[in-house]
Amino acid sequence: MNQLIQEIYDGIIDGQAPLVSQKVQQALDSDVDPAAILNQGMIAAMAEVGKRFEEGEYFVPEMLIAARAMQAGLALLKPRLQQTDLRSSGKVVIGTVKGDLHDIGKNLVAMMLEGAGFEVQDLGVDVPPEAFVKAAQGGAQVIGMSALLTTTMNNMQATVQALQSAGLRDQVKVVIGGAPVTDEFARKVGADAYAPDASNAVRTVRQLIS
Ligand code: B1M
Repeated sequence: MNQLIQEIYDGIIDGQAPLVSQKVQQALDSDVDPAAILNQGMIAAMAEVGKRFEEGEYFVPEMLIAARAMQAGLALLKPRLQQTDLRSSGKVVIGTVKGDLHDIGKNLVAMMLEGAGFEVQDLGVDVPPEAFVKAAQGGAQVIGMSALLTTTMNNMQATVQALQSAGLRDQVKVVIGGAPVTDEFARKVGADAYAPDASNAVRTVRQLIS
């Protein structure tokens, strides 16, 4: 692994936000591939943080400072991850479902969608079904939901049902994602599509809108 990517990886695991910013900037200045910084450095580090949490080595505060370090790096990576050559008309409403406060993956998806030319309305975290419905009434073509907890992923189904009850289900496409979500789960809850990561989310939204 590239030395700078290794340092970014270690910096996130140790929750060193200033160091991560410095190393990401250094990597970008040295022409290291932004996708490699993101995937091999940052996303891989968060997976390791999750593993340490599962094994009882890390607790919530360690997860939180690792997340802050990741966000600091992402802010610098953002302009380089966004492709500006593709402009497509379409509005996407995105949010993390009710009860769930994880937003790094959702932010990444929103960032990549914006970079691909979509208008993105980000509802934030802990978004109840009614808020998705209200936003859909505002003219979105796609509703994107993220969930990181097995206990909150069922709120995706609740949102699909709320869209149905509001008579909006035929007007909007629904795409879902997040670590515990699968293609099978997407079909089960009545979503139109599942995307495993941010670049797939962009591709999927483009297909759904066309
Ligand atoms: Co939490 N947490 N957490 N956490 N946390 C997980 C998810 C967990 C797997 C850790 C573990 O046990 N290994 C576990 C869930 C277990 C489960 O449900 N089975 C867990 C737990 C248990 C909890 C708490 C309950 C802990 C507690 O309080 N006891 C608590 C819940 C709080 C709540 O939400 N109500 C909690 C809290 C937190 C923090 C606040 C400390 C922090 C979040 C900070 C933040 O987001 N601002 C946090 C973190 C950082 C994690 C881990 C370590 C990392 C998540 C992350 O950011 N990954 C996570 C472990 C893990 O995932 N391995 C964990 C990086 C990110 C880029 O990936 O979000 O998966 P991800 O997004 C991916 C794809 O999933 C996809 O694209 C992205 C990549 O390109 N994607 C989409 C995501 N959304 C999409 C939407 C789409 C399409 C694709 O379309 C719309």
